[in-house]
Amino acid sequence: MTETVEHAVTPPPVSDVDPFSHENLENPDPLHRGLREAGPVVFLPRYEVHAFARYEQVHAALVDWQHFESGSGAGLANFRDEKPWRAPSLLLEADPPLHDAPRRALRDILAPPTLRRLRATWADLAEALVDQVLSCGAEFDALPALAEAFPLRAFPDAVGLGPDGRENLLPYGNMAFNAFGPRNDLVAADAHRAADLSAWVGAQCQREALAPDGFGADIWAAADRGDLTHAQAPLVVRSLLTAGVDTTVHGLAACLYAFATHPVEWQRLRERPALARVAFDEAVRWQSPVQTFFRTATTDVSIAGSIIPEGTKILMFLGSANRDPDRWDDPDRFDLTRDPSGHVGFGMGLHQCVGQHVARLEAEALLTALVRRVESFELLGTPRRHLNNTLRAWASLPVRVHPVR
Ligand code: OVM
Repeated sequence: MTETVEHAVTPPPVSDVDPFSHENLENPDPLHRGLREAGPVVFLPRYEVHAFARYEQVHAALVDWQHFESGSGAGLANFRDEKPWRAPSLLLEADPPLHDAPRRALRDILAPPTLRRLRATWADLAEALVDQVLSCGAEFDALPALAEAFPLRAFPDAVGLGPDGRENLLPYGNMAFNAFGPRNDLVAADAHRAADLSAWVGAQCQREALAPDGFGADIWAAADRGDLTHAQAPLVVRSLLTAGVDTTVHGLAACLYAFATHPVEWQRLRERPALARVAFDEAVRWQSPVQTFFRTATTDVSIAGSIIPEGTKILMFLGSANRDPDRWDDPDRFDLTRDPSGHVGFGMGLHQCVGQHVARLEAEALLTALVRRVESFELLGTPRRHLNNTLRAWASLPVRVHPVR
């Protein structure tokens, strides 16, 4: 399927769409359908990138790091000729062999023994949060009250962040995920805060700023053992703070939106709470909180008869692959009876989300607590999207809940 070019081939279809326009960010479904139908690869002259919107090509690109590198940036900016806005991530924006030591260190830190230790703590935290929210009334905005509140209580403590400045986490993540896209109005809107937010995050990555018993301290301890260098440690902590907050917030928000609009699926979960993890993965497939990532062709690559020139960017539509009718039955349906495994919402291949088990544990804790206390719930008004160049995010998710009595 992916091969080095040997013979000249046909040019791909061209499309003048802007995937980062407000209209397409607000509702990407028509864009995705159009690109999937246009062909396996579509050239977007506006950004001079080749786009993959079908599952087959997105999956193939994700697992083929030899032809599709990350070291030139996982966003639109090509680090071969553009200076990155911050030091490149040692995980997301690196290739083997550089990528491997930080990846292994973080994988080992986020391994099952760590998650087993967190499980009871997070279950208690979720129960306390749900009790607190429900005691304040049956109508509330589930975005701040649950989807933001839970990860913001659970995750920074697990990393070992200090108490001050945690309100910077979501704005920093929002800025970082916007930065993967073009320098549009969404990037400009946060430009005045970029230096302050980056300085705060940078300071939290230092050993002195981190509690002795969290993921952050574990990363520094891995450096002491020589598993990575001491210069790498703060950047690996930074990856946790960049990739670990907004993503889970909007993954949980996707679950809440899904269940508020699919009461039959909520009843299914209430009958079988063990489906919580499947529900989370199905919500991640269905909404794809991370919509897009880029790669760079390391050589002229032939995809389904078209040449992608060496050194140019490839735009992978994860959200579109996750709804490709050639891969999924009734893809637009949120359905707890399907097997969502194989979705590319966490990526695939060697960069596949190293924190996905942490995210699933957070989701399991919150959904399990909700299942115990909530008979049913529904939208109370129209939810609002928060536009971001990379994230399929929410600004507000007003709900009414009917508590279990
Ligand atoms: C990182 C990073 C940042 C954003 C996203 C991500 C989803 C990773 O800094 O390593 O993966």
